[in-house]
Amino acid sequence: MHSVRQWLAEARSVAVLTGAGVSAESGVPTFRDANGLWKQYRVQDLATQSAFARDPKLVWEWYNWRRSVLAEVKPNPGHYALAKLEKRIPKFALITQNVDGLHELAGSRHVLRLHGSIWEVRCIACARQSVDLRVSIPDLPPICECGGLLRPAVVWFGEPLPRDVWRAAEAAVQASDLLLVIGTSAVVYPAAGLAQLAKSSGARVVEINLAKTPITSEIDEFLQGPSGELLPRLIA
Ligand code: BJW
Ligand code: ZN
Repeated sequence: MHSVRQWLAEARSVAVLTGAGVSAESGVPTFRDANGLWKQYRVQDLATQSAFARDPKLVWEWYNWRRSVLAEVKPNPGHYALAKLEKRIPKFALITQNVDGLHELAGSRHVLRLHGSIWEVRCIACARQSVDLRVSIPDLPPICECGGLLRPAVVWFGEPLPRDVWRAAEAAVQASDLLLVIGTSAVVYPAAGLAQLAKSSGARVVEINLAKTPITSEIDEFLQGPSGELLPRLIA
């Protein structure tokens, strides 16, 4: 903790990569933990293009359920600490795999959303994308003005990440002195590859997680514990 505080104090450019663990203390289910979403549901039934093509209503029902969960939760001290850090560091990038919008709610200004947003929808025919903040989308599946099916504007398995967002994330990591990797199992690529990119560009990498991950052995410091407790202490 002491050396990480020192590195943060010295850093001119900091990048942060967050995952579902950062929202866990707000009450948002993660994907791969004991009670995670992928323990209760099959990825291939819900988070792929072929699942959506097969049964768009089922996929939408699941996203409506997740919207209803998110409508009840608030950012936690981990989110707020990161919003505060952004104000302090000259060059700062918050890169998130989360689709929940809690970083923005906590006041983070520049968020690179690698996996999209659950609060946006996109037409599979004309690609028009729009914000839809309703707790529950009625009349499933929703239809675009053009007649095409609307889908959640998130990134499913096998889909490319939004190109500009990904490029900005890579550039931010390459430019950083320090990368914090927080609350992610670091198994989903290309996001997990940002830790290796940081190392090979000469940045220090610090991981905050309840448990070790595949990147733990390759980084500079591992802080084990809940991000909602560790982040406020680190940034105080
Ligand atoms: C705490 C905590 C607390 C808990 N404090 N810590 C082999 C087979 C098949 C595919 C592949 C393969 N190899 C590579 C691939 C590609 C695939 C992939 O990576 N698969 C691996 C899983 C094997 N990747 C993709 O398909 C990506 N696209 C791609 O590669 O495109 C290439 C392409 C190019 C050109 C054309 C076409 C294609 C896309 C990946 C999309 C991921 N989508 C999801 C769903 C998003 C929408 C939604 O939410 O519905 O994104 S899956 C899910 O995983 C979600 C997350 O963002 C992502 C990462 O999960 P995360 O955040 O790490 O959560 P968990 O639950 O895994 O971990 C939580 C962690 O927190 C744990 O470590 C806990 O210990 C910790 N924690 N509480 C601190 N309080
Ligand atoms: Zn359309």
